[in-house]
Amino acid sequence: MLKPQDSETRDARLLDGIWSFSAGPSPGARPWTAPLAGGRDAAVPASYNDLFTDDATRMHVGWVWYQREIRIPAGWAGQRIVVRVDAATHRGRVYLGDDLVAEHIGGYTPFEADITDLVEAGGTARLTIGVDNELTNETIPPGFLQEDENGAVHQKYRHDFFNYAGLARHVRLVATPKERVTDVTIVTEEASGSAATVSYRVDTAGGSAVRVAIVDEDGRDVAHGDGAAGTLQLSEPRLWNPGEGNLYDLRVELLADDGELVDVYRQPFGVRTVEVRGAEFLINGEPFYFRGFGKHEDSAVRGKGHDDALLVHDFALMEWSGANSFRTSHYPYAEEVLDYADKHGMVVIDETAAVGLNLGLGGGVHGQAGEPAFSPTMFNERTRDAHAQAIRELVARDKNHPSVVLWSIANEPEAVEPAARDYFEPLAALTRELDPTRPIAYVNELRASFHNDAIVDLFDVICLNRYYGWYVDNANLSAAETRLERELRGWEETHGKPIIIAEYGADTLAGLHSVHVQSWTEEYQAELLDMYHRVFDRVPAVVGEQVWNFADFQTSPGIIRVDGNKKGVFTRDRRPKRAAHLLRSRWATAPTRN
Ligand code: BDP
Repeated sequence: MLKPQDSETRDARLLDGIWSFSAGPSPGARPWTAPLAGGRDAAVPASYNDLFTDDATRMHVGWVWYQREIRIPAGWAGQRIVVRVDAATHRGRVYLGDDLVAEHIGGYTPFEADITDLVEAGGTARLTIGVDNELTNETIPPGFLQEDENGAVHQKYRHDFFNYAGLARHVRLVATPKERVTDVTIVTEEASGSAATVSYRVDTAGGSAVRVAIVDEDGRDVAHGDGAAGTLQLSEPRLWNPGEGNLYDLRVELLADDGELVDVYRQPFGVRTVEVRGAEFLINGEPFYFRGFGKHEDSAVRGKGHDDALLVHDFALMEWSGANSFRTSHYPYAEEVLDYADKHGMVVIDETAAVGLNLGLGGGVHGQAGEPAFSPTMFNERTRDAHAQAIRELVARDKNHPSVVLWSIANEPEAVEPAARDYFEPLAALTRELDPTRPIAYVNELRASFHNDAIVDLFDVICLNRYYGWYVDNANLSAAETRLERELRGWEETHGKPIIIAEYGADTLAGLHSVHVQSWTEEYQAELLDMYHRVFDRVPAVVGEQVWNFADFQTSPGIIRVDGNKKGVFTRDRRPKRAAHLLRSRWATAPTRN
């Protein structure tokens, strides 16, 4: 799915702003057929949960409705017109007037509704978007409903971040020609200092001829081609590298028989290769060491609402700390985030929303699994179908981003049960089939170790979340150090693949200090990270360290969380804890690559 853009032939208008909003009516009440009864104002983009003061809305389970009038520009006659929703978490339905025009399941990938035949250029229409936040054992991520003593129903889930929902990303009204470019796929190969091969494929609607050109950052055409697929040579390419966001555009033009320009789309791309060789992770043939964070899309008031100011600030803080990478834990982030990563040379591990496929964990804490996770009555074939669709949509959306170097298809699934293998084998194969150019991984939790992990051999990189010194050996860093090193050496010897520590960290209350070894203090967080770094530096197969988490973030309420998870190196309002300075002194002086 192409990201909407303006071009000589295309127009994209943001529908951001204040929409009428109502939580509650079921689809049976057909709330889209009239102005929303009792509608109040809600901001788009933003999660709706923290906009208001009432708990009924914050903790709402089920459908909510957003509504507004749209006006179709007079100049759009004859164009194909769609409403493009960047994300509706977790299920969306789009209605134009009384008509259902699109439905989509999966809360973090875009979809569009074709309204061409329902609107008139210059006219207005009522646009209603229903969003359902319910999670079941057959959704990605999974969850379940629980009824309390009073018969009230609550949404429960096994992932450790608040179930923010609504329209948290842009909604756009988009016009394109009816004959148009529908998809562009770009793969760069054999990149070297002096030449690169750029293979492309253009999908179209209509029979127009395809002409392409590579345009450099100075706006010069540096290579040309004809046809819907082909290979272009680029001499002296400026490679996309960690810390160097060199980008090109593939300008795709559709031409009518008489040579008239039918459509133009510019697809940004970078020239780079990615490869796993032995226990090394190579970008452009050179070993790369990941330094950075697991993140969340999370901030006060907006919840998961995309915000360009926050995006710029988060990247500024990551650059300040010397980070060269981050993981989109635990779901695909807004497309603007990846565009920005491309432009800033930030390396990304791109993750699906498959988090919580594990009955033995709750919010990172180990519990007792009474029943198997992968079974016909729990995470089953329909869960796997939803998971496969999430992978398809992630790869389709993000395949052209040079910043994305690794697909993570799940976070901390149950990986010891033999049934986990039946579940993951086809998904790993699907990911490779969809994108043969990038390595793949799943992110492992402690209970599946190098001797009993039943799925790790399906993947190229070993991503480990480890909490020695926190959930295990709390306040005993010397025991934690021994265990950590023993385990990492076990992985190194048994599997011989690159290891990225995708999470390590400690909950820390900003402003709490002690001269003693005291968990929750700023000193303890810094000492714990320091201990991990000593171990990483002793184990050659470790090719990356991503601290959990970049910033404090909101979770569901509970006895192990104090207004959310406090493992941030920055507070939720992005002030540094002591550990941020420690990371800066380790990372900011290191070369961007190693
Ligand atoms: C890991 C999860 C992460 C949690 C973290 C924690 O991957 O989402 O927030 O633990 O407990 O298990 O802080």
